[in-house]
Amino acid sequence: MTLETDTIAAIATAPGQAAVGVLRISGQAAAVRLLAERLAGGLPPARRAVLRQFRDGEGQAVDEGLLLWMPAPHSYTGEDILELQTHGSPVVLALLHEAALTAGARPARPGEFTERAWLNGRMDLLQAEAVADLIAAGSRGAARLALRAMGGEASAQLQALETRLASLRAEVEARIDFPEDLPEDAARTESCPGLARLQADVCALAEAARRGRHARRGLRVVIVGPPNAGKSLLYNRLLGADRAMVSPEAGTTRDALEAELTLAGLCLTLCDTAGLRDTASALEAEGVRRARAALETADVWLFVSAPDVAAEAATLLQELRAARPQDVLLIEVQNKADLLAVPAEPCTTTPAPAARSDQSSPPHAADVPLAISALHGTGMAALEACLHAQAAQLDQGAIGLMQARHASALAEIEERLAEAAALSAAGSGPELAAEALRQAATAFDRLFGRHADVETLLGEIFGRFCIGK
Ligand SMILES: Nc1nc2c(ncn2[C@@H]2O[C@H](COP(=O)(O)OP(=O)(O)OP(=O)(O)O)[C@@H](O)[C@H]2O)c(=O)[nH]1
Ligand SMILES: [Mg+2]
Repeated sequence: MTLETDTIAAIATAPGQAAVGVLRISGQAAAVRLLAERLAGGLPPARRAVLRQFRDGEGQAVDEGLLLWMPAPHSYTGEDILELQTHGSPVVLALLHEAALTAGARPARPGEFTERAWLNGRMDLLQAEAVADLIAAGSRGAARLALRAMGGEASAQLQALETRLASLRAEVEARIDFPEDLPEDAARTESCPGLARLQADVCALAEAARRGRHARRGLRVVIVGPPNAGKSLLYNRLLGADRAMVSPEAGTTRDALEAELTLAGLCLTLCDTAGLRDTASALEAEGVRRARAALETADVWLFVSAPDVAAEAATLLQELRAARPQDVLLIEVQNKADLLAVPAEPCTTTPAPAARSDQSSPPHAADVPLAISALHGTGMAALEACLHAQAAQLDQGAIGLMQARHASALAEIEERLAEAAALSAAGSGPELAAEALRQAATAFDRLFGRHADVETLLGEIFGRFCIGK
C-alpha cells in the first residue's frame, strides 16, 4: 500500500445549513501553502485560529471565519492540514471546496484523512476503525469504548498477545531446528506452559470483543411467549407508544415488529413477535416462523406468560429453556398480574449473570418470574431495571473491538491455538503445531492490516467513513 501525496479537500461537516461548516484540506507543505494563499490570503501561525476572509476560485470574498493550520507531522493525517471554519452555508462551503479543487486539490474519498493518518503511522488500523465507531456510536457505552480503542487500548492488548505468540513460536521452531539440544519430553509442545495461558487470554479478549459488539449495537431483546399473553401490549408499554396491534383474539401479531429504545442511556432494540403455537393457518404459521427467526438474533428472550394462558406457557417455556443458547439470557415475566386474586408480589429484579464466559453457570435471569401488568403498568420499573442491569453488565469488561472482522480474526486465533494444543497433546511433533501457530500469527497480521491483500480490506474499512474524516 503506497501513500498518495496529492492534496485532498473535503467538506467535513454534515450536509445542510448549520451554525458552522468546515472545509478540510490535507497535503504536502508547499501545496497547502498555495491553497492557503488562494483561499484565505496566506498561512496563519501554526496551530492558532485566526479570523480571515475566505475567497472563491475567482478571488471574490464569500465569507469570513477561522483559519487553522496544523503543519506536519503533528496533525491528524501526519501531513499539513488546513481547516477553514466558515458559516455553515452549503453554498459558501461548495464555493470554497470548488476553489480548493481549482487550486490543485482533489476531492477526498470517504475516510481518506484517517487512511492517511494510518499510512503515516499516526494510528494503527484498529485505532482508525475506532474513529468510525465513535462517529457511529449509538449509545454512551459504545462511544466510551470507541474512545478507549482510539487511545490504543485494544491495540495494546492485542499486541501483548501477539508478542507472547511470537515467543511461543520461537520456542516451538527451536524444537524443530535443534531437537538434540532439548530434554526428551520437551519435544512436545504441551510442555510450553505459555500455550494454555495464551489460549485462555485470547478467549477472554474474544469475550470482551463480543461484549464490545453488543455495546455497539445495543442489547437485542425479543419478546416471546404463547398467543394472548400480552406481548404486544408489553411492547407498547415499554416503548411508551401504541405501535403494535393488541386484541383479545389469539394470533393477532404476525410480523416481527422492531423498535429502538433508550433506557437511561442504554440502547436496546425491542422486538415483538407472533405467539408461538402450532397452527393450521398458513399466515399465522409464517408469523411463528418469523418469531423463531427473531429469537436467533436475540441477546435476551423476554418470555411473557399470563394466568389465562398458563398451560401453553408452561410447555413453551420448557421448550425455550432447553433450546436457549449459552449466551442468550432468558427473562421470564408473569403478565396480567392484575387478574390474580392475590395482589402481585413486589417485583423481583433478577441479578444478571456474573460473567457470560462462566460456562458452569449459564445466564438465567429469573428463578421467580417478574410479576407485571402491561395493562396497568405495574412492575415496569423492575423489568426496566432488570434489562438495564443486563445491558450494563454486558458493557462491563467490553473492549472496543467491535467489528465483525475482529471477531472472525479472534475466532481464527482461538481455533489455531486450540489446534496447536491438540496436536502437541497427541504427540504429533512440533512441525504441525508450528504451522498452526504460524496461521494464528497471520490472523494477528490481518487484524493490524499487515497482510498482502490489504488493499481490499482498506477499501472496506475506510469506505464506511464519512467524507472529510
Ligand atoms: N387484564 C390484563 N389484560 C391484559 C394485560 N396485558 C394484555 N392484556 C390483554 O390480553 C389480550 C392480548 O394482548 P396482546 O398484547 O394482543 O397479546 P399478544 O401476546 O401480543 O398476543 P398475540 O399477538 O396473539 O400473540 C388483550 O385483550 C390485552 O388487552 C394485562 O396486564 N392485564
Ligand atoms: Mg401480539
